Amino acid sequence: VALPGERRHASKHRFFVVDLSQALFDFVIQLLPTAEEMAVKEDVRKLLERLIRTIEPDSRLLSFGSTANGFSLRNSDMDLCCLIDSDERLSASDLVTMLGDLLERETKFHVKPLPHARIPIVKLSLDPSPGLPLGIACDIGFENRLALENTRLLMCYAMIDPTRVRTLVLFLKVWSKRRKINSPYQGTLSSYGYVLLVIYFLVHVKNPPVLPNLQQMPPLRPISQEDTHMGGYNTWFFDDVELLCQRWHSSNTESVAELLIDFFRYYSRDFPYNTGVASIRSGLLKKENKGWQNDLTNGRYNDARERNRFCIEDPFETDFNVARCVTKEGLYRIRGEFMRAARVLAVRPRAIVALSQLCEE
Ligand code: 3AT
Ligand code: MG
Repeated sequence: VALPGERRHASKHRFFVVDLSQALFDFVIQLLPTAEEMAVKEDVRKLLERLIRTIEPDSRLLSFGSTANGFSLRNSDMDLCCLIDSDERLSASDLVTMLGDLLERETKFHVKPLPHARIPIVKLSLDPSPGLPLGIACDIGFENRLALENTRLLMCYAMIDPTRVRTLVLFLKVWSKRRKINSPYQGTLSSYGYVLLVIYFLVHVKNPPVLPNLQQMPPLRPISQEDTHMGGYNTWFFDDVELLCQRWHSSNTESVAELLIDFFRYYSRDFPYNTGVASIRSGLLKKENKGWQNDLTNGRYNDARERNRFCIEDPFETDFNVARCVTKEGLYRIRGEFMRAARVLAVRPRAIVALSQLCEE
């Protein structure tokens, strides 16, 4: 039998998580893009597609990243990928140069072609207008079919449990941006990396799991290697979400707030940063087994060590560490932020106070 003190404690905690869950929904909803913003972005995509077709008639311009996977915040950038359905095509760097010239001539975009980047892209931006009060930023890449597939995988995960998954992901995106730990160019983690951390946590850490492992579910009928592989990588996953939702239900009933509290606790205290690799396909792996050690002292490997401080396996490109840009200093800051967030929530302030403290800039 619980003592009166314990009962009071439990009921205070219950009140806190109910209140915080509601506050998280309300907070995230006001940050979603408006219908108008989505419409303007779709118009921009169509316009760009029309222009690209004057250079490559057999091309399609598709959205990926947050505009396509349901994890988009107001004014988030647009990630576009150009696919060319013909065998004779220009090289990506020639296309980038030609498209850059064309867009400069024909549109009001500020254009920056990067034909010699590791992945050649054209960067575009548009000044603010009534439909887009903060303007628009957009990257166009070429033939990045794996990015289209990982976008679809994340979208399927979001559809299985829209409320909990989207609220957690969107909140963590805002939080990581406001706390300035969402910048691969400055040694911290991309939004894509944070989304993978959330999925990993919901599939492999929570018990019972909140999400099934879509990449390990058996296909409904046998499929050929040709249909499951892309550029040597296995890109198969169970994507019939409607059917899945009829057959699979999570027995985890935790609220968004409980999951968020536990997320911060797990990544501030329990995740083995020095030896572990977070893999949404395979669960917790060892750096050692992937050749991603970070304890090599040989000078030749300094670079490898810097690249593998924090390891998150890409769902399809399994030899690719999504967190390879995270530096020693960056990881120190990220972990410090996880700890700070866990601390803020541990004292159970009023929900609105908690959110404003968490996201303080
Ligand atoms: P924002 O709303 O732009 O902050 P996002 O969800 O669009 O977030 P990113 O801009 O980080 O996420 O990434 C856009 C897409 O690009 C997501 C993924 O399909 C691809 N991508 C990004 N980083 C990587 C990476 N390191 N490895 C493989 N694919 C990546
Ligand atoms: Mg993006």
